[in-house]
Amino acid sequence: MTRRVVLATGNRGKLAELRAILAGAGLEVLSQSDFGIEPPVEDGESFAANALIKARHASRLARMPAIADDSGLEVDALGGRPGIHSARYAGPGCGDADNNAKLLRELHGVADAGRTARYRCAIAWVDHADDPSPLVCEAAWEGRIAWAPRGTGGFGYDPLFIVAGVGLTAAEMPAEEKNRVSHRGQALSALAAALGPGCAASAGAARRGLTARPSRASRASVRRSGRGR
Ligand code: ITT
Repeated sequence: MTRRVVLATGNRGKLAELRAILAGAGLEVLSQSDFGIEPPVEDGESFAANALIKARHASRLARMPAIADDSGLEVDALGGRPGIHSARYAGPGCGDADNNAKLLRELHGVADAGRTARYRCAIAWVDHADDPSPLVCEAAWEGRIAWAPRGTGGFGYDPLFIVAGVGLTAAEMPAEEKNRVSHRGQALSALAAALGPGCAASAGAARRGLTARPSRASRASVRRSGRGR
């Protein structure tokens, strides 16, 4: 049986990637905009906490299981900023170009060796808004910050994110390749593995046998959240 799930994001770049990665997972994927759902206030202190806030909010309003992604860029030379504030790094109302310009300004004069960074992603799945044991999968994708934007693919900081061991920016990679290896791709693979074949299994049943276990991706992790948000 195909399960219906609402994707709790208002970010079109993310939505396209999440849909592409989930294609063939045995889920009927709807968007929160299909239900006219406005985003909640993201006042969590971690990617996982914010992903859960978004998933519960969308699930409550759409009355079905929800998947949410909270993600961002951590830059070592900036003490991990912009981190959970990546979307609005340059201020309210600013877009990707403003965020990228601010990042380049802040890294002015920082040599290559100091420009290391990583994308982080937490994906939350809830069966219903008050699900006491949601699934949360987290992953990271290592790289460093370029000196100028390169490439036209992806979204957000992708033109400035040089993928470790590849040398291309994420915006220069083919979309399928980014989706296969990215923080989001890794976290979603871990979620799919935790949910079971075709993702169509009951998440509750999947959880009963679930202990924290590594996914196929080296830096992804899956865990049962305790009660809470
Ligand atoms: P939703 O909350 O509606 O999902 P958002 O854009 O506000 O959309 P986040 O709070 O999770 O989402 O912020 C994520 C930001 O991190 C995103 O806006 C980008 O600036 C950056 N980001 C995350 N993943 C990225 C990726 O794969 N490529 C480029 N930038 C990314």
